[in-house]
Amino acid sequence: PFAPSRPIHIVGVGSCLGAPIFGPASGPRALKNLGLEAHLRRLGIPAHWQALLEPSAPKPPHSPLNERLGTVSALLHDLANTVAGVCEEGAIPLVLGGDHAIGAGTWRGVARALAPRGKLGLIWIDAHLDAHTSLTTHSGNIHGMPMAALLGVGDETLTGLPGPHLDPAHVVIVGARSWEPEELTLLNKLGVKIFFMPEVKTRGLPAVLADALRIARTGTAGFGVSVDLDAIDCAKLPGTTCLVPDGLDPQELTDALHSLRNCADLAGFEVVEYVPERDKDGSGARWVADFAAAALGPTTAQLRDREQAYGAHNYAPL
Ligand code: EXY
Ligand code: MN
Ligand code: MN
Ligand code: MN
Repeated sequence: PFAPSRPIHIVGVGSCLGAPIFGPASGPRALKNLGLEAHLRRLGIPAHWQALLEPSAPKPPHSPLNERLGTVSALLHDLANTVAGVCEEGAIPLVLGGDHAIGAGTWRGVARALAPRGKLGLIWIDAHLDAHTSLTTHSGNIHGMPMAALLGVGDETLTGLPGPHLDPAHVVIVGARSWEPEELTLLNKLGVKIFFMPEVKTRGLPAVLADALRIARTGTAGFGVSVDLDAIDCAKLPGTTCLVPDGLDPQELTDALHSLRNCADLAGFEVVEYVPERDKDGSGARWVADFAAAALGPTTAQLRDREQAYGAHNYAPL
């Protein structure tokens, strides 16, 4: 009696290869054990846990950069293939990190699946710009590089995946408040739109997200959203790798992400940098679930149809 929601296939990526700490490697397994899949299904979201990818050889974060790049590269190929397969099945990948280096694989996989129909737009919600290369990085941390790699700039290990790079005209960053000069120079040269945190505070997240959606959706076949948990104010979400003050409010982000569920061209959703051992009260995991549910829940029309069929508080079981 009502249009079915598109299935959500969860792909966890238990990697800390891009981060300075081990913590994010255990993020997706923790979310799985906390029952994220069942939680989403109770909300009427047809989610199923498809895969938990792990690096072939988990390397200590401080091993040589070249070694880490090689291991990350293999993981990115695996991830991009998995995600492209999910998209080709007609499902939406929900990718859970792991550190943000995985973004360099997720969105190449989505872009590859979408390529016959057009380009992929991308909204990157992050305190950082993630636009270093192995030549400009100050820290040597690969999670500071995925944005550059997606745009085709940087080490071949990160840029050399099959499928198209992203078009900077359809890529937008929201919430930036911590970067190094080389990153800003690169993104300005390429023409990537950045909404810095002061503008988000002045205009409000809904207005900024509406602008970001126009950039990512106009002239593309679909778009994705990548949420780095450090976009949220670290006082309100300490369960993440990089603690950056003066960020987004998690409830305001949840509310704003509701606008995604009515976008039929939403091609993927990613949440990264969850660190369970820093999430002492479990609120970080609840926010991850809330962000996913807000973005991927039943559309307004589907909810109306269900209410007509079953009554407002008595939805059909999945
Ligand atoms: N720009 C800094 C660096 O390159 O080390 C910080 C990068 C943090 C990246 C986090 C995940 O978004
Ligand atoms: Mn599947
Ligand atoms: Mn990031
Ligand atoms: Mn970040």
